Amino acid sequence: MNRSPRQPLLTGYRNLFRIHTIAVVARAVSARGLWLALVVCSTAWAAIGCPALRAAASETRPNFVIFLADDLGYGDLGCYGNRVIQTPNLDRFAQQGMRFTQCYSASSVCSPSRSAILTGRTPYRNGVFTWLPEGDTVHLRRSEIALPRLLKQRGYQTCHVGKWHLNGKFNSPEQPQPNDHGYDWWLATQNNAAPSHKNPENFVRNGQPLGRLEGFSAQLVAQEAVEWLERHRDPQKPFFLAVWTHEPHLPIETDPRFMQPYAAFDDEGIRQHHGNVTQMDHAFGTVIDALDRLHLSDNTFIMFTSDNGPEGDGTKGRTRGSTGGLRGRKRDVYEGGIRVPGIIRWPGHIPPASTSEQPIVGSDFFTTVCDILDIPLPDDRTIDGASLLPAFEGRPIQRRVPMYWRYYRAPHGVQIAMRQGDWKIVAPEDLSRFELYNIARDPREQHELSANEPEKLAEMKRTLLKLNAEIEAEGPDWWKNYQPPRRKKRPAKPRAGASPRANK
Ligand SMILES: [Ca+2]
Repeated sequence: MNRSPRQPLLTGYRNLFRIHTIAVVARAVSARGLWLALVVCSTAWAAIGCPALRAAASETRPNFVIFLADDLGYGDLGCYGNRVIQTPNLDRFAQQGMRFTQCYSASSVCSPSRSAILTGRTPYRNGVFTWLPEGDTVHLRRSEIALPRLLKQRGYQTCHVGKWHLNGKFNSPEQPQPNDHGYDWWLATQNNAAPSHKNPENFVRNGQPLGRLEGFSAQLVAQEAVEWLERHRDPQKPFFLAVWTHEPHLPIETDPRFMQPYAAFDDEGIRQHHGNVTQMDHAFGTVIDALDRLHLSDNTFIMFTSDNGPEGDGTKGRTRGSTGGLRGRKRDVYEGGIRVPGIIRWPGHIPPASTSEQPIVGSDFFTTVCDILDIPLPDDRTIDGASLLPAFEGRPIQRRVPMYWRYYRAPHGVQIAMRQGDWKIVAPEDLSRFELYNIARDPREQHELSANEPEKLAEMKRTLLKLNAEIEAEGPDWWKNYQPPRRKKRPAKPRAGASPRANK
């Protein structure tokens, strides 16, 4: 343990707890003078920080886990108001940490959101501006500073399990792979589990294709995370673990045991989709249980979130995710495409069962981890993410760069959005017209205010035009004249010689 973490200033709830404890003692001795003296001392102690506590805490740097669901909507969890879908593990987790009511993915589609989590940079800046079909030339470049690489350089062990989706040429020397971005150990797919979540055939572990695996994707991924925690990592070192499930992205296939709670629905699509979210929740619980069993939970920062809003229109097939009433869905730059669940647990630093209404975004994860560990942010490039440490203490987040979204194939004639404070501006890619919403008052974006708020519109427009130009200038121009590769036909049968699960 060669560096000490930055401990957040003593949190408000800790101070309350301390003052309460002192009050109990003071009352017990029934000495009014002593009580007042102790309160004064306690306040001074809180103001200067507690050297003893910091020294004790600094002996162990925290571990970090980022658990990412795929296409999980804002309204898909019990703790976000869903009354049908069962997510007991995440509901319990929310009771142990902070639930963010305005958490955003950095994009309305998969790959860009993931790129922002690892780099702290908005996708058009880091180059991963769109979701990446197999064979795409777009990828997360070596020149990006990915969080696992940064942490590995500081003595962390690093592991990725689940969907990767940060290159088109997966497991090929032509593009960087998870290990090139700093992962010691990885089990991943390029994009979706194929042919479905059941018995997937396309997982690769540390460069070795595994062939057909028996089981369901989320459980296979969680089991790999557990095995890595138990058997492969060095318990003397802190770790960074990314668990990125395929669930509930298509092609959905759900273990019948997780569909059981929805047996009353005649529609198999609903049983499959809702069960798939429960399948993901179960995998989340598996990882949490392992951290508890290994006595790692107290010193582990865990963030749960999703990479974008729900697929489809929500009424047919297996795309039955919910935006919780927000406008738009996956691919949209309206709230339903980008606002997602976001829950963070960090015992001793985040008050249990707390809620924050501050807007946060996936790229904040990078900056927060750097802030906790006192790692200076790279100064040769723009980092869009903000540190969330103030939010944990109920103070305002200091956001230097407004939140920005862009997806060139977003529907409804608008592809760009920016949020600053309570306000959001939405525009087509040619920036020829603008919509303005007050998200705090109108989260469903029902009241377009550009005509009513000309001054705010002008201010937001100025900021957006400047930010958009900066981002376009800083990132690679892969988005110009982009042509996605033609989709390859997937072979109907597993490749010959595919390894069975037993060789895993
Ligand atoms: Ca996704």
